[in-house]
Amino acid sequence: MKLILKALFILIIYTNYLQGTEMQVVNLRCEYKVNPLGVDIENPRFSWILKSKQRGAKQIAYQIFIASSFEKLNNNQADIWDSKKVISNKSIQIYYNGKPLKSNKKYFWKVKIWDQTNNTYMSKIAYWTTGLLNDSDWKAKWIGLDKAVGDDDPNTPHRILSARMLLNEFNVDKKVKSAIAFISGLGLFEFYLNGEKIGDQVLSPGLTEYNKRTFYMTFDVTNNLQIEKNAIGIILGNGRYFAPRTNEPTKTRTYGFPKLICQIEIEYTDGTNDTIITDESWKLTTNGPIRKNNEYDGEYYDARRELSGWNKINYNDSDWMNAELVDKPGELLVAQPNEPIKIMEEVNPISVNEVEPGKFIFDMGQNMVGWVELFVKGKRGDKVTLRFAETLKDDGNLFLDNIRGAEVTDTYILKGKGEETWEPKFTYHGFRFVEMVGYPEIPTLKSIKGKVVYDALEITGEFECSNPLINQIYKNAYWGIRGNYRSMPTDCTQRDERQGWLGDRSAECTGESFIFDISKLYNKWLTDIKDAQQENGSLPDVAPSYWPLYNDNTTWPGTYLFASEMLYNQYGDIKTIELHYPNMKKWIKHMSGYLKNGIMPRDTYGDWCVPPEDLKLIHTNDPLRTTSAEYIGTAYFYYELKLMTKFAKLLGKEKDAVEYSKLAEKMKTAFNDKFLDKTNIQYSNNSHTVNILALAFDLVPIEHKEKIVNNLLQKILGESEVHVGNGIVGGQWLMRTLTNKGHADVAYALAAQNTYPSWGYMVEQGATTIWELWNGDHGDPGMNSGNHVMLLGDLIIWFYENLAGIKTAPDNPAFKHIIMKPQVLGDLSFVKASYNSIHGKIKSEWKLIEGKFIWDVKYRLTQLQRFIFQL
Ligand code: RAM
Repeated sequence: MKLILKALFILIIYTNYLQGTEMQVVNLRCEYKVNPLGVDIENPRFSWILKSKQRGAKQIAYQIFIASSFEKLNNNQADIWDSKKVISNKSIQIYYNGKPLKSNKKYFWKVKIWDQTNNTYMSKIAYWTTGLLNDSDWKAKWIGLDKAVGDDDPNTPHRILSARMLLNEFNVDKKVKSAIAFISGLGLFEFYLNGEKIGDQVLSPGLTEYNKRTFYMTFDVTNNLQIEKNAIGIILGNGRYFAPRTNEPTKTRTYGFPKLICQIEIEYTDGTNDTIITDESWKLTTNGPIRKNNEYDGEYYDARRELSGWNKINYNDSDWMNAELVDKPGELLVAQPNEPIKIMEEVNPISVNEVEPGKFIFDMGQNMVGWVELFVKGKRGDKVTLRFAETLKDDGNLFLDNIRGAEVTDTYILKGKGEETWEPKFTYHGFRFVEMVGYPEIPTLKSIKGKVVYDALEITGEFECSNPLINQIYKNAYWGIRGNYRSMPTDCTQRDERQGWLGDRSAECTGESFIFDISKLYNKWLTDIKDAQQENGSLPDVAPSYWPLYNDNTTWPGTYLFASEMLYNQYGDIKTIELHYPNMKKWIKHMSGYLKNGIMPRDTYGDWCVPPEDLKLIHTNDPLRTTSAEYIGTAYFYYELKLMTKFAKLLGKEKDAVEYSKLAEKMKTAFNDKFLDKTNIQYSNNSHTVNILALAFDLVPIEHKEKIVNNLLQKILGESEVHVGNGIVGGQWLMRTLTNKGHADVAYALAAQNTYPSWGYMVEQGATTIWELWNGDHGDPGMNSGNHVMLLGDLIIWFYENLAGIKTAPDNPAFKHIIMKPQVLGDLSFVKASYNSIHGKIKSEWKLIEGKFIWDVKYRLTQLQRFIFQL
């Protein structure tokens, strides 16, 4: 095979320089740009993007104005905050520093910019509203029903519970100026006013460490109120609050029965106010159509039991019971800081097949996450069941072994009134195939429609190249990443697990950040991790800690540090590091207690999921493929101390920095004393990951670097014949380490590989997402998901940073300075990528034509810049 590095091109862009004739300030973004409603942090931060047609235009100063009304701001009366002119080229993550903000108020802001010639430009006006900032703002009470009734059976392993429905009426007798609803319904809620569903979010609110923190959501319902009587209706599902399991497949935390708090603040045009609250006067029933709802097992919906008109006025609720006052779920009730989950795309099936009489299998053409909407006509009492799987058995039936104990069954019983359509509210599935039984007629491709459901994140990156296999790998990664967003990054989407495993996301999350704006999602997840920290400093392997696993290793909890660094590098978010620093410090201290002469012996999962010697295995038994616990523990903890040194320096904590750096140096010496065979110049058992970690973390003495690089090349190119030999720990650093050591050609050969084990092999086997196991087609179904992102490691980072050459300068993060250094590799004839950074959109598109390297680059410029190099 031909492995030649053809050329190297570097462009370093200092991004304050713009091109064009006129500067514009656009994309104003207060911290919560997705939903400006109900912001409850007291210090929002502000960012904007500059656009200009003028060559060389540059911001040299800014001034932020905040006012309590649009009119005031329009007249330049910044009664809330006037930052005054600040000489700075900073345009992101600027913290609020004005008067204390008040609850449930609308604030208006704008920013003025000075350019290098002292011309000024003013942005348009944007706004945000504050939530209920203090406990005392909440007049509403938590209500619900803390017991099982009717056919509820919460003590079985499948935890059967009907959805709780709650309602109330209230009067509005004056003209409404504004009405804002603040609601939390646990585990999940749907909110209706006068018969209409409010908002397009689903599976909300976001998941949290409930005994510490619960999210409320905010809705502007000004236009949903009617004069005189109004009806509120709310349905509560179980979600993870009333956990889908308690003991299987492992001990799972459950928090109680579903509960609700709702407060609507109404302001009338005459200046008076009203507050509508949940209390004992609300009515509740468990007799509605959702008989069972469980995230793993599915939803059971009996349309014959629909309570027609229940969420509209004048409903006869005489057979409903009074809601009970219940305990609040946890310490804090705060506004959801991350994007809500929504239906983001619809997918039509590509085929339907009758595998047995009356049993139909639909192929959605894509392993997707969400559910299907059902379109059906039949007799009252006809029962349609839908089951979901990622793959099929040879006989065409669903392959359900890898779904483990999840029943993944949605049931719909017809009311028998013409065309009926239905989709579940409180469950989701990971599937490509849908089995349908009991459909009254012969179903067609129009009988179901797939709904792709995940956090409503902005897509920020696009990537394409001349190699179709790599394009498909990228597409699989895209589907896998988005399908695993569920207000936390989950490990899998289909079996009885779906947990926020930390280790899967360590460096990998930087790759995600190119494709999606994950700044708020990961910020929220770091709070989950912090909330789950134990008193002694121990961090969990899973957050929120629904599976309460505290194993004190360095790889999984280490994501607390890695993800924080990602937020800093990619989004310039230093506030998050500052906020979490004390907790990180506590963890480092706790873990340091395990150190023995500079060696960290703690590890739990090893280099999880290396390609095993026997295709049927999940984990290898071959001592040469594994990497020892002490080796991983020590290498990782060393690197984590380096990260802590960096964070301490960023925060101006010089004393800490010195301390961490000293301990790191001590560990480096201990590491080399213990693991480096100085005769053969080889680390430990010389596994792929042993070499990757030593190089990636810069643990190798300079004189041995070349030999260790050769050891790694020998493993990859020699022993493994141009294949990966690492699990998820080594995989986080693989592609960049090869590239940084001058072997981008080898990295490319791995990316373009299509035989086992490789990402391309998954594609060749028909995968449309990324597998949990390199041998996902043969491995034991006991742990073998078809939609897991962890094996991506640093592949997506490498696509953007190294193939396309879009990388932030580490000392000037968030793409303020960009290092553009694309690699021309193997048979690639073009790469096209763009990334919408917080500082603006970056494009890098290169192609080889007739011996020329033609490179189009754009960074907030009005036109592409073209560079042509003769090869
Ligand atoms: C399994 C999954 C998950 C991983 C843990 C250790 O549950 O593979 O992704 O993080 O194990």
